Amino acid sequence: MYTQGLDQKGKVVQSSDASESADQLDAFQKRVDAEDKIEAKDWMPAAYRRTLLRQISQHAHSEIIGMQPEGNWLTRAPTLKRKAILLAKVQDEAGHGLYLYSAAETLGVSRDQMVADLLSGKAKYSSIFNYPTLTWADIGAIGWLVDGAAIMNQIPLCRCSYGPYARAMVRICKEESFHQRQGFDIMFELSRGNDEQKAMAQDALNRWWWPSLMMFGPNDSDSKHSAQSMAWKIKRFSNDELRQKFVDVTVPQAEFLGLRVPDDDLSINDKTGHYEFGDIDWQEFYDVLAGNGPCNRQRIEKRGQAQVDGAWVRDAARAYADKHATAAAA
Ligand code: BYC
Repeated sequence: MYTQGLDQKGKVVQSSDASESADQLDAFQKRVDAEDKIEAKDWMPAAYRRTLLRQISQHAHSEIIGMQPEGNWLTRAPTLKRKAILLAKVQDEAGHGLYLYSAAETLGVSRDQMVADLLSGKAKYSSIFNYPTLTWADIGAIGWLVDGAAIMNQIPLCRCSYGPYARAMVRICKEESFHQRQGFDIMFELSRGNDEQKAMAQDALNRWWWPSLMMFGPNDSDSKHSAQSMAWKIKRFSNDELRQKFVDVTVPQAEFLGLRVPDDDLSINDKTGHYEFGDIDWQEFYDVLAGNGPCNRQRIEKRGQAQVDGAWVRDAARAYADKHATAAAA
């Protein structure tokens, strides 16, 4: 049985699964501390495996569910060029989901199981994808803010101690950076457009700002996994550190666009050089996590239907693989 707690100094104290010896755990931590990459066949504590599986599968689900709010605008993009760009972005998200499912599978759980856990509500996906995309400006705001937040969170994951996850993140981050640029470009064009377009851009910022800050997860004092994940070098920065970096980078971009960040308490602290910002509505965050966001039901229903609709593809792929396996054996 694995348990963990914090000692008085906030250092992680870990007791292991019954079969794990103190020597094994020490040797593992030494490898992590030495910046060795842990690979799929290496020994690892069961709790490290569970933490990675939870985080990587949640990340994969987020990429796949994240296709829905943007896919909603594929047929309504304002120009052929915008449509082609959005199509490429949504296809990238599918690719990210697949690399991440593959990375998670190396930990010993099948993709079918991960999808079943998503559909049953056992596994989570990012809170951000439970909000609707009401106007074209939302596509700009998602790219600029949601992908911007994702990059801030994910660049450090390229140095994650688990090799397969770290390697998947390198390519994902390169693509995310194109995604962020395309979103900013949409916002740039709208914010220099007519009054209606400017209002549309402002409205999208108003609706996506706070949910984007929530993407980084609860405050450090309420983040149950952070201390252990940082000790294992799965996470390199805490939720609050990353959120602060995001605010510091993004507020000047909003100013450049001539848009107002919807936070009356936002101000720069001249001493620290960081922006101070208002309180996040954590009740809203936990409501969304509990399944009560504006689009939770719709997202899972659509994903479930896609799984049913795609069954014939998986059956065909299996039949083809079986045919070749039988031929090779003969
Ligand atoms: N949404 O102890 P904590 C993207 C959960 S989108 C839902 O701090 P941890 C994309 C957390 O799972 C982004 N749940 O956890 C962009 C835990 O619950 P459980 C996807 C959240 O893991 C554009 C509990 O709250 N990115 O890439 O140390 C288009 C306590 O939290 C959220 C990733 O997944 C949330 N926002 O830190 C398409 C990045 N935040 O599981 C796609 C990888 C927290 O104990 N993941 N929770 O029941 C991470 O970096 C970390 O898992 C998090 C949370 C920072 C998200």
